Amino acid sequence: VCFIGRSNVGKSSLIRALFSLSPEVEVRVSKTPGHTKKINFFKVGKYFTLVDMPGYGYRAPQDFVEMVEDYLQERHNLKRTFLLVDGVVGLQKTDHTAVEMLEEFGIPYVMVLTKIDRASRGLLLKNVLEIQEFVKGKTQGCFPQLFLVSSLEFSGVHLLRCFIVHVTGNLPAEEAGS
Ligand SMILES: Nc1nc2c(ncn2[C@@H]2O[C@H](COP(=O)(O)OP(=O)(O)OP(=O)(O)O)[C@@H](O)[C@H]2O)c(=O)[nH]1
Ligand SMILES: [Mg+2]
Repeated sequence: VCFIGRSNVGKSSLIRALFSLSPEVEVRVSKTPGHTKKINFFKVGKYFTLVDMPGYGYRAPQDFVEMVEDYLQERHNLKRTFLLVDGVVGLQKTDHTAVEMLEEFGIPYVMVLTKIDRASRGLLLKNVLEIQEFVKGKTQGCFPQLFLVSSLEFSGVHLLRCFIVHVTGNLPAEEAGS
């Protein structure tokens, strides 16, 4: 599974939060947008790999388009792509471009709203409803359920972890409750 989104949206932080039970896994995050320059792979034993991508938009690496588009088009064992959207600012123009790319390539993806600890309840609701409307009306390949997370407070992280284990074929949904 891989994680894409605008620079600074919290991709690396989310991967770090997902690995919170394995603190020896080092995932580098930064306040400065454009921090992740290369595609980074984090293996979960022999089961699956989490792939951290450089961000698009502000301070994106020059070779972003070739690097990321080639990866997305050619990685046939990619089970799901997570498109991260900032919970404070909501869907931006560059996110629409990313959605167009995923739709064009026919890649199944899931939207994740990040940094929900930083958004007021009203703002969060506005951004959730906006995304829901967008997903319903304008997308084909997007999973209908939006995931809300805070990598700082770990909200939503456990459910997303279960979902990832599930989409990679390591957790049947009917056993999820046991
Ligand atoms: N409050 C809050 N801050 C967050 C959260 N997730 C990330 N941040 C902060 O946002 C900044 C960017 O986080 P990164 O995880 O490096 O973002 P990224 O998407 O990997 O950025 P690039 O690698 O530059 O594309 C850092 O200062 C993080 O501490 C969150 O859930 N809550
Ligand atoms: Mg990063």
